[in-house]
Amino acid sequence: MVRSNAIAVISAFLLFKTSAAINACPVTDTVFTGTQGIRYRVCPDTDLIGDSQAITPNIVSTTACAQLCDEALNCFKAVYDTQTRDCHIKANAGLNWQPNVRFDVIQAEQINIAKCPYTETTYTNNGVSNVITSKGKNFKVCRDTDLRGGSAQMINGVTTLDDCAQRCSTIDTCVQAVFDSNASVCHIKSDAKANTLIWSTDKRFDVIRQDVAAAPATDGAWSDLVRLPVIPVAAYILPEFPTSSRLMVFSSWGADAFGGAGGRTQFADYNFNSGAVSARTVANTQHDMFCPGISALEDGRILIQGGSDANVNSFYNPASNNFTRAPDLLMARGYQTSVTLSDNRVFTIGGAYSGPRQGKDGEVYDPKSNSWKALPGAKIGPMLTTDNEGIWREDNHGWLFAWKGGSIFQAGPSKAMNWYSANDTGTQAPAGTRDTDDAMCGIFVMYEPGKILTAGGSPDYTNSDANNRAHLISIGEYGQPATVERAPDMAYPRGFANAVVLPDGTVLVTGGQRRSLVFTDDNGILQAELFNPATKSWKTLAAEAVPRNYHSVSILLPDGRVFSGGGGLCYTAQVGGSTVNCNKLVDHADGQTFSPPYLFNPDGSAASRPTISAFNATSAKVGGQLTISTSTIDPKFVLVRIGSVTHSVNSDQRRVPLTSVTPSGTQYTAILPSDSGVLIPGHYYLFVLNSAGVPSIARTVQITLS
Ligand SMILES: [Cu+2]
Repeated sequence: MVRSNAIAVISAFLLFKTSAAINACPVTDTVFTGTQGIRYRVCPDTDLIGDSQAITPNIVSTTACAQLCDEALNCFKAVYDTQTRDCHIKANAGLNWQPNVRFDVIQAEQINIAKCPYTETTYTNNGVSNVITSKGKNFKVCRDTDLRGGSAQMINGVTTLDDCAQRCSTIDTCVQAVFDSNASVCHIKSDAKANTLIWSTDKRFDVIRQDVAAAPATDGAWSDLVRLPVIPVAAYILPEFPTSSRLMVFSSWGADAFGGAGGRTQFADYNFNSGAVSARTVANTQHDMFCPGISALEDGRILIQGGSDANVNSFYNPASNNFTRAPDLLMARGYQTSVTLSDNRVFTIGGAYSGPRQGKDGEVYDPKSNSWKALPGAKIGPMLTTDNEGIWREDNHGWLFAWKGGSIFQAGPSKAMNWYSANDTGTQAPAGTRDTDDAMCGIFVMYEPGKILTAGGSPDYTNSDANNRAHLISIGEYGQPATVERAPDMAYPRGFANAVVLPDGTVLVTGGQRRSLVFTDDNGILQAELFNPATKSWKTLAAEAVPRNYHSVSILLPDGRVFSGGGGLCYTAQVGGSTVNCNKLVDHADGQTFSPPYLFNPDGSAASRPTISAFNATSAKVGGQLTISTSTIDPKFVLVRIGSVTHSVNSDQRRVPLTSVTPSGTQYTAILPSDSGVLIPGHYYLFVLNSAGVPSIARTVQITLS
């Protein structure tokens, strides 16, 4: 007691001597991992001023103090006094963090989780384990974790975990509860389908969850979180033979931060078969590739244009694993959309986010001449939205689809749709109206040639209610109005969502938020939705663990699963600036893979997949043929162009079913579409599907013009 008072006096004295309070470690901190796996961030030369719960003398080191904190169930913050060798277990509120070389601060860290990282226990009622409650509910307890998000009811004066579990078990609607050991409160959590509940580590809380059997055959299934060394703001799959195995992702000059033009980009390489992850800084092209346009060329090179370094273009060549500088854009751009055309040129338009604000008409890159050409006739004006932030946002993220004869169909996000072409000096022609409102950062995907699904988006880029409307758009020849059909609404409004066309022609929509608001998890939609064009219906699927909003991606893997990751990225005022003030809980350097329902039998076991027993081609010409051997009965053959994605834009992906197929025993000859506006050159996944719609592991095939 006496000691406590003495410390309080010292702290009060120091309060007047030290500088302003801090909310993040001003120097490099380290991580101490406790015996249960709880992580503590140790920030040297700082103090937490305020009450201590306990002070233990003669502690030899900061690490020993962290161990002491880990052993104490109610310790979330501790301070080690390097002079007196006292370890202060601090109170959990009313603390003031300040620089002070005499002390080291230890704080339990929160990280988002998809599975309980500790040994999960079954709710025990008076010591009886595996109890089935009177409601027939069984509960599991994951200690030291929290479900952040709305509570339907907060019951005060609950002092034990068992009491909280018991109360949840007697409330019909209680599926999840959180026990707050500090405040003695039992939180009955709100319905997870109507609220964003995010699970994270947090020593203060224990999560009680009804043990509900997973139903992957109906809902699909999410993997555990894959932790990545960068926030995957952009992603692409490397074309590899016979089958791709690597996802490349990148952020900005910082793995978790951006701001300014950094002249370099942080990449990560994730092998989704082996799980191996590596990091790479790309600086040789002097290109900060944050917020770019991305397109894959016929030869497999990825052209990454503009962004934070708004004039600069980089090629990534999968064959050499090298980056090289490409000719600069004629007009500096960021947030433009680019698309690979029927003749393997790359058309790009918009991008007022970086460089000049006005008049971001189209330009086109020709790999033959390795040069850009201005397209003054490809006018940006007709595809502008009306954003409350003005032109900066109005030409962003066009919904572009390459089509026949060097044409481009623009389906959104403006309510007006347009035809463009990259021929001569470029053209533009109206193509009708999609909707009554703009739909910035909605989803758009060509699920079969000429057939497009669009959904979601918000009228303004940010701070704007998203919509749940969906449209089916059919296109014909250049200049002809598109046919628009309103599809049933999604179950959830979604801004900043992502969409992937699956081999069976259904479209998986993940993430997004009810109200678009950049750099937040607010109102995030965790449930995936699947659109089936055959029945024109949506189905709500399993929930992912982490909101995937602004700066998130999703992309199809060759095994028919989908990677969904990213979201966030922290702004710092200068290139290379410190990220200590960033909220790591909304900056998602991770992802999850989703296994769609088609990968499961009704009992939840893995569905047996069709196999490709022989496929010796690595490339084929547009209009040529592929010979594929499979023992699958009544197989279907589908090409899906390997995608690239950033900011809800994946203009590379499209699905092309092969409809002209001749069987000869177990060998099939498929005639490819003869129009390169339908079958855009580049690398594709070749899937075989069985009659139940289960896809094979895809083989990679390059589609060439000649
Ligand atoms: Cu961005």
